[in-house]
Amino acid sequence: MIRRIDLIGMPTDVHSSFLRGPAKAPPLIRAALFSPHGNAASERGLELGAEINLHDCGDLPLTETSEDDARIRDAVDASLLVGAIPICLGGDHSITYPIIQAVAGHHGPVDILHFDAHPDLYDELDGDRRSHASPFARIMEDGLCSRIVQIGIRTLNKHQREQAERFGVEQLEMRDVGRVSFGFERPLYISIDLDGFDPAFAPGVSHHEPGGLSVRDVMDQLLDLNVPLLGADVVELNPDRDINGVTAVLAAKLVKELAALASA
Ligand SMILES: [Mn+2]
Repeated sequence: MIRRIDLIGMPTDVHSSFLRGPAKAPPLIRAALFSPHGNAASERGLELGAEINLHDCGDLPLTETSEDDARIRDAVDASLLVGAIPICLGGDHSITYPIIQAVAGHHGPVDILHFDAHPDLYDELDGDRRSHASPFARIMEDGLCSRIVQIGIRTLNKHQREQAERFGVEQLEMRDVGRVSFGFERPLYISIDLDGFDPAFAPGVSHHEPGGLSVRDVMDQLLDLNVPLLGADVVELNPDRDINGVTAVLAAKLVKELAALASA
């Protein structure tokens, strides 16, 4: 039986720290994914509508209040309960915390592969402990993660270095990027902040951080994986900063590749 992949939009900017924008992203990623400009084939070899059963759940009715966390948890929980694999479209990166709460509720502490310019380990940012710069501090504190590898990191300050040490976070900083295999062996959750890419590849993000990953760098890592996917998110697309929709198209490609990994 082909596994159902649930595409769940989570339009929120409630914990964005600099610019708003990602709340507008899910419909644009969806439009790019289903646009006739491309085709249904993933690089992994599986095709949408053939070996990949992608079910569009639409966008959650988020209100940017404290009630949203429960809405996100419930939606992911419902997806997992029917045996589907949730792929979530941000929204800012704060959504990853309630998503992982739900995933870990089903599977126990999970291994996480995290692409980002930023480690998102701040204890708090601007007084906000739920900031989009803090989800992985909350996830680690709650014991929801058994192993985390962060790739693309190029903004480590003293506090976040200390947080990484404290939580035992493995990091591949941009200065060390090459062909590295992390040897994941357990089922995996993948979180992709689009600002992990170099702004040349992904201009449509709020926090431009030059010197980042190429699309090929990330594809090499994704195609290296041979473990079950528990769930995934693609976050921080800011359509106001995008150029000719290229970042939305990249986000759509990532959704397709994640769905292919989940279906493999
Ligand atoms: Mn980031």
